[in-house]
Amino acid sequence: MSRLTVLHFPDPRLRKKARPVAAVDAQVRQFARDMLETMYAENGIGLAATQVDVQQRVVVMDLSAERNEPLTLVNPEIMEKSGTEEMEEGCLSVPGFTELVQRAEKISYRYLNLDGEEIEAEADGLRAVCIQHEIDHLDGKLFIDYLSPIKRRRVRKKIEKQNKIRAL
Ligand code: K2U
Ligand code: ZN
Repeated sequence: MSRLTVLHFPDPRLRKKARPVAAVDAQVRQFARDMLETMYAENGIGLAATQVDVQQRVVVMDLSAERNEPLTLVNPEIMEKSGTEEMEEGCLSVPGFTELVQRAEKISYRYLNLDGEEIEAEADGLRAVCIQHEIDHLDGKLFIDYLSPIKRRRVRKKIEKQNKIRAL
C-alpha cells in the first residue's frame, strides 16, 4: 500500500481530463487501494485519480461513519440528474476552504466495480454531491469553479499566500 501525494490548487495538473480505464486489472485494483489509503489519511470522504496526478477515470469514496465501507467507481458516468440542492463543499485539493455549491439533488449513475462488472445505481444527498464532485475532478473541474469570479480570486490569493508561507 502507498500513500499518494494530493495536488493542491492552483496546480495546473488538476485541470487535466482523465481517460477511461481500458480494463479493470490488478494494477487498477492496487491503485484503488493506494487511493483509499490516501483518502483515509487525508480525512476525505472521496478522492479522484486526477487529484493524485493520474489521468485515469477512477474514484474512491467512503461515506460511512465508521470509515469501513470503501467504494471504488471505475469509469463513472452520470446518466440522469433531477432537482437542485445546495451543500457546503470542501476539497482535499483546495485545503481550508468550504463554500456553498448548487448541484443536482438526485442522480442515476453507472460505473465498473473492481470485478469489472457494470453497476447502475441512484443517489441523493451527500452521496450524490460526492459523486458529482469527484466526476468533476476527472474532467478537470473544481468546486471553486462554481463560485463568483470575485470569490474564486479571493480563494486563489489566500492559497498562494499559504503556499508562500509553506515554502519559507
Ligand atoms: O474530492 C475531494 O477533495 C474530497 C472531498 C469530497 C467531497 C466534497 C464535498 C462534498 C462531498 C464530498 C472532501 O474532501 S470530503 C470532506 C469534506 C466534505 C464536505 C465539506 C468539506 C469537506
Ligand atoms: Zn475535491
